[in-house]
Formats: sequence, C-alpha cells, structure tokens
Amino acid sequence: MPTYNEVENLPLIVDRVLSNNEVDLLIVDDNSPDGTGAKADELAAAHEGVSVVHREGKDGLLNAYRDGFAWALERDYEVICQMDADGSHAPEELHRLLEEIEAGADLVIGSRYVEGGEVKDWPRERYLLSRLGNRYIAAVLGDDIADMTAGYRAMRRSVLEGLDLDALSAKGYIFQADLAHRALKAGFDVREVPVTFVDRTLGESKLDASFAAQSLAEVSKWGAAEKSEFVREGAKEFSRFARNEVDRSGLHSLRSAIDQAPERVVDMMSEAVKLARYELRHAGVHELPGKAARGFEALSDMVSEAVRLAKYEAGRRAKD
Ligand SMILES: Nc1nc2c(ncn2[C@@H]2O[C@H](COP(=O)(O)OP(=O)(O)O)[C@@H](O)[C@H]2O)c(=O)[nH]1
Ligand SMILES: [Mg+2]
Repeated sequence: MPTYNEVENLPLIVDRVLSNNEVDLLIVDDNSPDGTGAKADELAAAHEGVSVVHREGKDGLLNAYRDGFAWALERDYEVICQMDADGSHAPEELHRLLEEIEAGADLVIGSRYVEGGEVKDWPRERYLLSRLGNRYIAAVLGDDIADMTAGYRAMRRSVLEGLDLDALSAKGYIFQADLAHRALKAGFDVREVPVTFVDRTLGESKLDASFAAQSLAEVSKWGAAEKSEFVREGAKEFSRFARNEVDRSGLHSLRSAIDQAPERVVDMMSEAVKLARYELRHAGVHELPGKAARGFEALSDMVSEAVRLAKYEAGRRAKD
C-alpha cells in the first residue's frame, strides 16, 4: 500500500484491511510531510503483520511499488496485492481478487469497468477520461481487459519474477497497463473481477488529468510500434465509443454552469490526441500506414467537434 499524505486515511484503511482479510500489510511511505510515516510506524507497532518501508521522498507510484514488490519477493509471499490507501479500493472486496487467484489466475484486476463493477462519486469528467482512456488503451494494445489502469490487484509472485519491472514505463498510470500488457504477452492468466471504486472522502489526490493524457500518448507509441493495425482499429473503436459517451453525457442538455464539466473532458481528450500525435511524430513512426493516420485525423476531428459543440451548448445555456 503506497502512501503519500494519507495520515487521516491510514488508520481507517489499516483497520479495514486487517479486520476483513488474513493478510500481512506493507505500507510504503515516501516521507510524507503530514506525518503518515510516523503513523504507519505506530500501526506497525500495534499490529502484528503490519510493516513499513520508508523512502526518502516523493518519487512516484511506480518506484514505491517497485520497492514494495522487492520487499515481498525477498520474503516468502506467494500472492502479492496492491491497493490505494485512500479508501477507493474497498478491503471488504479483496477476497474477490484472492478467490480468483485461488481459482487459477496469475494476475487479477479489481475492475471498475466489467459487468458489476462501478465508480462512485467521481466527477463526470474524470469518469469519462478514465473510461474512454481505458477503451482506447485496450483497443490500441489489442488486450481484452476493460480496466487496464486499475491499481487494485492481486498477483502470484511468478508474475513479478517473470517480468522486467525496470522496463516498466513511469509515465502516468501507464505502468499498470504496461504490467498487465506484458503479463498477457508472457502468457500469464490475467482476469478481472468487478469492484466498486469509491472516490476518496479525506485528503487529496496526488495524480491529475495530465497523467491520464500522458498515459494515452505513451500507449499510442507502443501500439504504433507493436502493431499499427491496432492504432487504426483502436482509433476507430475509440471514436465510436467517444461519440456515444459524449452523446449520452448530457452535452445537449447542460443545465447550469456546473454542468459545463463535460466540456473539460473533451478538452482533455483533445490535448491527449495532440500529445499522442506529437509523440508519434517524435517516436519516428510518422510513416504509419495512411489509414492509421486517417484514424487519428478522424479521432481528433471528432474531439474538436465535440469541444465546439460543448462550448456552443455551454454558451447557449449561460444566456438562458
Ligand atoms: N509512496 C507513494 N505513494 C503515492 C505517491 N503518489 C501517490 N501515492 C499513493 O498512491 C495511492 C493513489 O494515489 P491517489 O492520490 O489516491 O491517486 P488517484 O486515486 O489516482 O487520485 C494513494 O494511496 C496515495 O497516497 C508517491 O509518490 N509515493
Ligand atoms: Mg485515490
């Protein structure tokens, strides 16, 4: 469990983890200025099975996980899980992931976007970005996983031992998708189980939308390098999906100034497309087959159109 400034959340989540599961818990703290590290030491002293790794300073989620994984691999843990400290990943649902490991899976993803999965209390823009982003990632990489960026996971140690963790991309949330993609390619049994993701009620998010945009750009690069077919198909699939979502998201019926949120999601998507094209050009894969390039054109046209529409609707509603 990685922590950065989670002093209010930590005692609550540790209690929930321990009272609902038979697991040991490792807290990996990046010297949080709010004293999370000291709180973690207190909890470790009070509860057998709770340990703490203190890192020097804030160094990103992937590096915290690398250290946490290494810690577990040095010991004789057979199954290793990852979970946020802010309560978004319910410890009461961890058994679902562990049961799927029991049933034979190598990597289990606690998924928001499979049947039965859910996201509670996320602003619509953040939901759309994550939902669309995951659609895009899966289509581009050709992986049949609905929630590639999820951080609620359980895996056998063989997955971590079998993959090159140093090679994982540190951009955005992309190491989660990268790890799942590599596991699939290596022939591991990767499955999803539904979970209900709840937005944090205490403390602040450390990751913002630019992370998501970076993730999309990064995935476009791999998709292009691995199989440009998927960039083309992915872009088409994504446009279709994005159109539907934008149609359904109430852009036509913005009721108040607050409802202008959907405008921001399309703005962000637009940024992501720009970034993706830039990255593609600089990755030296600009000589994509004509159709792939047109797929991207179509995608960005769709996004600009949606931005225009949203701005128009917002302007119109403001006058009403
Ligand atoms: N150790 C460590 N933990 C981090 C860092 N950044 C985020 N976290 C933790 O990772 C989890 C997910 O981060 P969060 O801010 O909730 O991201 P969000 O859920 O995507 O908004 C939380 O438990 C954070 O405390 C970091 O740089 N180092
Ligand atoms: Mg969070």
